[in-house]
Order: sequence, then structure tokens, then C-alpha cells
Amino acid sequence: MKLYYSPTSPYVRKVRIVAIEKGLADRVELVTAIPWPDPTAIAAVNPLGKVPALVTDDGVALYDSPVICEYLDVLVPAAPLLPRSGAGRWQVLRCQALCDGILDAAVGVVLERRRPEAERSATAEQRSVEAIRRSVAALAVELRPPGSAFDLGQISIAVALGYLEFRLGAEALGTEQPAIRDWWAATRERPSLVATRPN
Ligand SMILES: N[C@@H](CCC(=O)N[C@@H](CS)C(=O)NCC(=O)O)C(=O)O
Repeated sequence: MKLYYSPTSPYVRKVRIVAIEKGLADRVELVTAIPWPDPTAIAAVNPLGKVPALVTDDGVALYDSPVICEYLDVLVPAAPLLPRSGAGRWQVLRCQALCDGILDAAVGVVLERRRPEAERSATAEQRSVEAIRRSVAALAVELRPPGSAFDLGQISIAVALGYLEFRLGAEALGTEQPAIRDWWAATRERPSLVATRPN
């Protein structure tokens, strides 16, 4: 399998963590396809021009990250990271959607701040920051005690917290609340997280 990736993309990181947790890392070849400023390379695989995209051993292109994560999870049926049915499935999918939404808002803030001064929108940035604050507060009910199964929901939380720390670390976004701070302190050194840490 080929994973089209950029080293700092949090969505790519989620996929790589899933591959490691499922024992598939050796079967995933990383192909660098940085979408900024020119998406031509990645657009040949994903018309949206975004990473991650996965090309399976059968030559099928898959995107986006939730689809790729589920594909990898099903490829190795033991110890599912996403329950195949039941209430647990919807809880994990909701948690992933919440965390991917935090990423979407945080990436939006980062891109907004990179624009030339005259093109920036303080309103758009503020709206994204508020969405991040509300969503981080909502993480409190999604956290499972450290040591519980590290399912796709918990993986998504780790990726979201890691990205906020990486890009917006000094800002008060709610990640300093004790439940989140303690969970992150107990989780951040997990080998799959260390192996995929952005730098
Ligand atoms: N919903 C997508 C989001 C992917 C995404 O936004 N990737 C960013 C990199 S962090 C990208 O490739 N952006 C290029 C662009 O928007 O042109 C997923 O979960 O895979």
C-alpha cells in the first residue's frame, strides 16, 4: 500500500497511528506529496488535492482519513479500533468527527494567519477559535481512562491535542483543564504517538 503524505498533516498522523496500532506499518509505503503550494502530485490520486490518500495493493485510491482508517482497521479484523456495529460504533465515529472538526478549525486558523495582512479575516479566525474552544470542552465526555482500549476515538483525541500543541500551543483553548491535561500527559508517550510526532 502507498500512503501519500505530508509530515506535519494531523490527518495523515491519524492514519499512521492506526497503521502502527494494527501492526500494518511495514506494509505502508510513505510517498511524500505536500499539497502546498502545488497540489498537482496529490491531485493525481485524490481529486480534492488533499493528503492523506491511500492506494491499496489492488490499486484502489482511498480518501479521506476516516475512510482510510476504517479500511486499515478492517484489513486486520482482530481487536477492532472501530466497533463494527452497536452503540460503541456511533460513539467512536462521533468522537472522530469532533476531533477532525477541531483539526479543520485549527488548520483554518493556521492558514488564516499565514495570509498577507490585508487578506486576513479576524472574524473568520475568531469563529474558528471559538469552535475549537467549544469542541475541546466537549472532549471531556469522550475521554476514556488512560490504559483503556486505544480505539479510533481516543486516537483522534490524541491527534487533535497533539496538533493544537504543535501549532497553537501557547493559546488558552481549554486543553489546560485537568481532565484533558492529565489524559494527555498519560497518553502522549505511547510508541505510536512518539513515532509519528510532527517536528
Ligand atoms: N477531511 C480530510 C482533511 C484532509 C486535509 O485537509 N488535509 C490537508 C493537510 S493537513 C490538505 O491536504 N490540504 C490541502 C488543501 O486544502 O489544498 C481528511 O480527514 O483526510
